[in-house]
Amino acid sequence: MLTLYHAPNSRSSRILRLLDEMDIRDRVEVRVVDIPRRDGSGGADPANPHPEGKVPLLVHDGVEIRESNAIILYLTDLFPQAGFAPVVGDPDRGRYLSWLAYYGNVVEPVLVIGFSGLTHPVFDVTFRGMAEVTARLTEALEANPYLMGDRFTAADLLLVSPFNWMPDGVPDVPVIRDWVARCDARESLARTAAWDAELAKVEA
Ligand SMILES: N[C@@H](CCC(=O)N[C@@H](CS)C(=O)NCC(=O)O)C(=O)O
Repeated sequence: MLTLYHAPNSRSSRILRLLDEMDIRDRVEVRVVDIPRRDGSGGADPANPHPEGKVPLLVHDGVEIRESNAIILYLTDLFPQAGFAPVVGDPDRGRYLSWLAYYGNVVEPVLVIGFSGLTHPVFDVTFRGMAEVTARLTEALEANPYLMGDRFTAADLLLVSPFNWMPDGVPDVPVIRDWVARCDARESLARTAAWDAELAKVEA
């Protein structure tokens, strides 16, 4: 049994979008939990088994899978027939893993550090910065319409997700702006927003 612990309009919304894109909404039970929000609302939810009270958390037959990129990899591997990511043995597999890891190891820290207005040489040495993130996205998107090639994959879904919360953070580079617009135009984004709005009513 698969259970997703989810808080509407949060980082776990990208996992809802994944379920929608992969057409596996009926394979995963979604349990809405509360989290502390930046506006002071919400709070820790004892019903959330995540050790730090965060979302998303996926539980598969009692095993907890934390972190968005791990959950995305887990689900795309578990349901390869969805064709939403390269499986083991596919020559594109390494590029796929690289994008998922790069997101968690570099992109999110760089965005959060930038959003916080912090600077420090150690950050630059460890993560590089927004200029390098922009360069990596630009070189991929100059070659292809999506990060992995001609098709929207789970790599796009993850990498584009922060730009849905922070549209002002989209690098001002035409190929990146066009990619964000292409990803946003997919029906899954609107469908997920509607699904999330319904779930938020359950939470209220
Ligand atoms: N690196 C984690 C981040 C998860 C995370 O920070 N989620 C936020 C929601 S946007 C959360 O659960 N916050 C609640 C809290 O900090 O207690 C991932 O990508 O899954």
